[in-house]
Amino acid sequence: MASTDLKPLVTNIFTADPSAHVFNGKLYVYPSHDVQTDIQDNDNGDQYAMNDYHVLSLEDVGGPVTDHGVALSLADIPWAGKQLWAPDAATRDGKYYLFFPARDKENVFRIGVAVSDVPEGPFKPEPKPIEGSFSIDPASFVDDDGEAYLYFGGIWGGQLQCWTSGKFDKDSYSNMEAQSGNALYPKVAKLSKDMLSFDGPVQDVVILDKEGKSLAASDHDRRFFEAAWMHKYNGKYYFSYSTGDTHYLCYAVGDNPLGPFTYGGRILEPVAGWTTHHSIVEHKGKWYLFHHDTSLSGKNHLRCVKVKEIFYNKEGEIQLTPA
Ligand code: FUB
Repeated sequence: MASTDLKPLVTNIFTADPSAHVFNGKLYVYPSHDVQTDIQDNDNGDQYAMNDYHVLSLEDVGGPVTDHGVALSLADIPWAGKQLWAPDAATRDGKYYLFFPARDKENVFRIGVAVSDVPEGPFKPEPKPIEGSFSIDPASFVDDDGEAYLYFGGIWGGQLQCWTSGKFDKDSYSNMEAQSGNALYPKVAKLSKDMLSFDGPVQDVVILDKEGKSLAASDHDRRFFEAAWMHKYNGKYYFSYSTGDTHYLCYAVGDNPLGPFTYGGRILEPVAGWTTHHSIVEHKGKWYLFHHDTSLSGKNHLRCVKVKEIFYNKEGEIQLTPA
């Protein structure tokens, strides 16, 4: 079924950037909560002015969806100034962790973490962002051996291009991204046992083409823009992401959660609306793509989350989904 024919998961609120996980046998979705604003669309993403998070849950795809209400509010995060963008969640040792980006009081995107005893929250935020974190779109991944990783990054309004020297350079913002040379890589860091800090350096998530060459900055159909996601299928690591201004969801495959990854192809063609963002999860023996579009509102900043089944071929390639 094409994405345009799918029904939104919920219609009582606008939702986007769905990070789906199975916790205790049940599907939990951690989306952004889009809100009305008078701010005009711009390349900075100022129109995405979100103030809180809700958690959704469902026993089965296609069945009823519960909106658990506000799980975390901007007003309760001491360090954050605005823009609660795409979150993700993880569990370890009976606790649940919500990872989220926000601009701090100096307008720099950082990544925070909030903790709960239950998957639906509410979550209690740590007083400061994760030390060494920057940019947007955190995606957590706990491997079968118990090691946990946080992938993150996003160019343009997500500010990844401002960190190429290792320090925040606001002047890099005006360029948005390099016009030549290699594309900027997304980032990954191992998480500490308590899931509250990085345990090791922030590293590049290296994405290569099938010839082993880095993707070029000019290759907007394939280069990383934002919306990192990691899942494991048949022992391989699938790093997937959005190409931003060309509006594709793509994936790359590796043998190790830290990469390198080889570009594999597209997962989803452009949907209605500027952004595209997703997660991939297995539930009850089927694989699902959670994603969003703007079919409920017709406005870029008022999106709705949808879900559809996806399929792999014998070679482990994800089959392209029509928009
Ligand atoms: O929802 C705000 C931003 O839009 C997200 O962080 C990006 O991935 C894009 O979907």
